[in-house]
Order: sequence, then structure tokens, then C-alpha cells
Amino acid sequence: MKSSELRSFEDYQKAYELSVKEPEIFWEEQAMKLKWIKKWDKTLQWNFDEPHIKWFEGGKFNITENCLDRHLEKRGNKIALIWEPNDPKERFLRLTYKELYDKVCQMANVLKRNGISKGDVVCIYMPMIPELAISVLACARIGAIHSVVFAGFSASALAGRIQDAKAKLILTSDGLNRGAKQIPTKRIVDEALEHCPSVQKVIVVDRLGWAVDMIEGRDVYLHNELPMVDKHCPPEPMDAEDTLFILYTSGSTGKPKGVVHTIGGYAVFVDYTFRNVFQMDESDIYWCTADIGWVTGHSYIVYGPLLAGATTTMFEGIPTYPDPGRFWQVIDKYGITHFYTAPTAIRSLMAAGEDHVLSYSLDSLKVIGSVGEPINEEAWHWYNIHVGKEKCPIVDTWWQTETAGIMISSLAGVTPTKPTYAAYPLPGVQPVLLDGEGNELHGNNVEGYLCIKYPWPGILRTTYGDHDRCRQTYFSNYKGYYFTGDGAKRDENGLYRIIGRVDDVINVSGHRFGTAEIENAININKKVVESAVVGYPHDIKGQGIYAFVILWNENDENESPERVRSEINETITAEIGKIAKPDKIQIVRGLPKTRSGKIMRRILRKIAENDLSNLGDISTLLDPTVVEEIIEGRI
Ligand code: 7RM
Repeated sequence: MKSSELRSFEDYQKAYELSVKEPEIFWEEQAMKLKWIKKWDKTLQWNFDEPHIKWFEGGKFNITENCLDRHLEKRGNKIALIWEPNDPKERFLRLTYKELYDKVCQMANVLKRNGISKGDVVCIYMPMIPELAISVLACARIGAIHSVVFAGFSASALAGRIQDAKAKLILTSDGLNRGAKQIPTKRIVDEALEHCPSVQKVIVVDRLGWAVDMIEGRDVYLHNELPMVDKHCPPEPMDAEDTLFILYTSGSTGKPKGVVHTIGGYAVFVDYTFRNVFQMDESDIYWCTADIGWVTGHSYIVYGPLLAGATTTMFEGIPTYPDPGRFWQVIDKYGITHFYTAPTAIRSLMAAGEDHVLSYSLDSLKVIGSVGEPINEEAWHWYNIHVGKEKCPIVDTWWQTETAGIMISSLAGVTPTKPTYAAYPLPGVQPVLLDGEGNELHGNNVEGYLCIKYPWPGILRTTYGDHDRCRQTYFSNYKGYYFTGDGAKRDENGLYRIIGRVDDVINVSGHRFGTAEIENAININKKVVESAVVGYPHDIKGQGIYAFVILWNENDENESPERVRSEINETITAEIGKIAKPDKIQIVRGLPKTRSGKIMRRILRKIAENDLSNLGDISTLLDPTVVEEIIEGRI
């Protein structure tokens, strides 16, 4: 029996209509499907000016009670979590709902024992091991706020996030496996903590059996703590509008923002969207290949599937280890029915050749999904033919860290799909397209800035420690609307196609970076005077990073461009992480600037794309000759 309520296109249309006419009644109905310790008093209060958004105020709720306790009677022995290790020869792990419940309660007690209580911020910097999901849930169990930082970020990026949230405790591991490589996570944490006075405790999971430095009084091993605590830990009754988590994401300005999500609305939105987009049967097995360090992992590895009582899979490794057949091997191994991945992974496996995918049956698959960036036509068809065998609906799900859950997507097997289109908005989601002046574009066959005109329960509430930044970033471009930063088109049937970012955000393999964020990192290198970064189309990553860099001493005989490039790469690796390394670094004498000193990124973008036909008027530049030099030296 499926857990979704929308089972036909007609169901969808009816639900959508109601959700626009009576949004509060619509979301009350969805919220009632979860267990509330106390029902809410007021369903919704909002304005998009401050912004001020509250859902289910007065309600008392614990999300882990809904993810775990609520299922114990019916699903206590059902597998909640499958964990597939990096090395296919290592033993995998399966936890039932009862076992996961016990582990979360114990971990919650370990947190308490180490001084954590309701409202404290806990930073989690861990690889994709079961303890990561367990830690997230343990925080939620006792009302601590989790801030998960993707374990690919550098010590400096980690320190910035710890400082901003004033985290009291860090959960980490000795090291991590990533394909054939191992990375010393604990050492990175130690380096970060040299600049983080708020942190009192570090809890270390022994993943690799390494002997790491442990600081007396600060650092403890999880395996030494667990025997000291009770198995029992009641769920803390939380207010619906208490913070569940902070998750840092890049925008057009230099410093990543801490997006804040609150408990009740997040739970209702993620539960509703998971069940209706994926349309799972009770015995189905779901696998989302994202990392829990990103929002996709929060909402659709941990919370969404567990709220639905589904079996969710966590994978420690990478798609190409030990070979590019790994995803398909894992699908056959567990009989995965619902598979959710990113276009960049699809493109890289497509480039590895069909043999890898054709040697597995993939018979178990029923639904396949895509998330993180626009999927191009070729990748869509390859996914449909070679993975879905033309029998699995593809759900191309558009959403953002700020939206908490899926906003535009077809519902698997229920509403129409169209290659490269995210398709229809979910019930409760009211997208609009605006022109440059902020007028709504009505009717079909239009293209514009994608905004949302009415709150949904998963909308971000603020950016941590700086509410005005939240207002400025999302609610000031177009008054009365939430601005997504994406451009989109609506076709003749009202289906949406997301075109991509219209701001200074680059989406590299589904990961967001601000151009200013990367420039700031490059400029830290002492040899650099100034830099400008733009995105350009990249076959595998979707977008690549192209950096134009001015050096203090361009004519120094000892400075080969290769050497300078590798030093700049080192600086970026230290400041942000390897994932933000530019694909191309061009050393230039000057940048195209207006007379007021503004960098003309439009021109740089054209050059990076190798589209020199339409550079526009460059005569008004401070120094038009730099453009020709840049064109000549382009990579
Ligand atoms: C879930 C996630 C958000 C940005 C968003 C878009 C792009 C995401 C799709 C997509 C086209 C999609 N959160 N994006 N999904 N573009 N089709 N199905 O990725 O905060 O990390 O990124 O990603 O530009 O604004 S995110």
C-alpha cells in the first residue's frame, strides 16, 4: 500500500486547487498526518516584508518521535537504514527501526552527558557513516540545533561555520574514506578549533582505527561514551517554530549564510513532498546518493524517508570506486526500487561508457530521480534508457537549501514528465515568473525570474544571526515575493523548466559557490592583486569555474604560470576545499572594468564560454584593450 495521497493526475489537480484557495486548510490536513504532542493554535502568520513567517504556532512536536517512535509498533523490525561502505568488500550494515531508535536515544544521551541541552548548537563534521544520520537525529531528539558541515570543506571553511553558529560541541571521525583516498577529518577539526573558542567538546567516531591526537578534557571517543549512558531518552517536546537546524549555503556575497529551518513546518513539508513525489510501497527500498552535508541529504536521506517509515540507504563512497559500475552494483545488491541522484553523476557515468551499466540488471528499479542542477537532454535520455530501462518515471526535482524540500517536480507515475523539465509545482507551492520590472508574467510560453508568491511550511525563516541579510537576499529584489535566484520558463502546458542561476552563484556538480566567495579565497594568495571568477558550461560538472587573475609581479622570471596556478589552487583548497578549485585560471594584466570600477562579468562570461560574437559595447570601458588581451590568452 502506498503512503502517498495523490494517486492520479486528478488527485493532484484537486489538491493543487485547494492548496491555492485554502492554503491553511490544505496544510492543516497534511500536518494532522504527523503526531503532535500538542496541536497548534495558529496555522500561519506571515509577511514577506520583514520577513516574518510562522507555521503551526503553539504546536508541540518532536521530529524524531515522528521518524522513529511512531513507527515502532508497525515497523519495529522493518529495515530503516542500509549502510553501504566505501569498500564493496567491507561488511554493510542494516538497522531496523527499533535498532535505529535505540542508537539515536543512546547518542542523544551521550550528547547530554557532554553538556548539550535544548537550544545548543552542535556541529557535525563527519563522513557518510551511520553515526552521521544518528547524530543528526540525536540532536533533534533533545532539541539541540544541528549544523552539519560537509566533510569536504577545509579547516578554514569549517572554522567560519563553527564561529558563526557558536557551536558548543563537534562530532567528527578520526578520518574518512573517499574512493582510494583517506582524509584526516580529526586533524582538520583540530586545525579549525584553534580559532573556535565556543567549542567545549569533541566527540570522535573511530572509523579507520587511526591513533589521532586527543586533547584531554576536550576530546572523547564515542565508543568510550556509549557504555556510560542509558538506552532510554524521551523526545524533548519542542515548539513548532524552534530551530531544527542551520545549514550553510553560498550566495552572491562572500560569506556563506546559515539557512535556518524550524521544526514543525520542515517536518510537514518534507514528509508530504517525499511521500507524494516518490510514491513508495511499503516494501520498497530507497537510495539517495547525496551527502548528508547538503540539504538533499538532510531532507531526503534522513528526515523524509524516516518520517514516511521507508527504508533509506546511505553510501559512504563515490560513484566511480572501485569502478564506474558502483551505483548499479549497489542497486542490484539491495534491490533498490527508488534511486535519486544528481545530473553530474549521471553525466560522469555516461562518459565512462555503457558497459558498466549494462552488466547489471537494475530490474528492481521503479522510480529514478534527479536533483541539484538542470539536467540536459542527453543525460536525461541516457538515464531513462540505460538506468530506468524506459519503464521508470523520472522525477526531476527542483528545490533549494532555502526551500527545505521539493517545490517543482512531477509525482512519480502520477503527473506528466517531459525531458529537462521539472514539470509542475507541488500542491501548496505557488511559483510565478517575473519580468525585469517585477511584473508577473501570466499565461504560458513565458520566461522570467522564478519567484514564489505564498509561504509553504518549509520556507527558510531567517539566516542565522543576521535577519536583515535574509530579507535582502530573498525578499527585497521583488517586493512581496520570495526570489529563488533562478530563471525559468513555463511551456505551453504550464510545465516549468529551470534554466539556471541568474545571480552570481556558480553551480558546480550541484554544489553552490558564490563568485565573490571564490574570489575572496584567491585574493588571500599574496601574489594576487585582484581576481574575477565566472561560471562556464562544463560537460560533466554542469558549470566549471573560470578565474581571471591579476598578479603583483607578472613579469617575474621565477614565476611560471603553472606554479602560480598551483599555488592559487592550494589557497582555495585551504580556504574552501578542493571542490571549489577553478577548472581554468588565466593570468591577465587587467580586468574589463567600467569607469566606476565595476568588473564587467558579462564580458568575462562570454570569453569563458568562448562566445566572442556578442561582447557588446566595450568602448566605455576604462581600458578597452584589456579585453583583446584576455581573448588572446583565453584557455
Ligand atoms: C536541492 C539543491 C539550489 C540550486 C537551485 C537551482 C539548482 C536544484 C534543480 C536545479 C534545475 C533541478 N539545493 N537546482 N535542483 N536546477 N533543475 N531539478 O540542490 O541549495 O544546493 O541548490 O540548484 O539553481 O537554485 S541547493
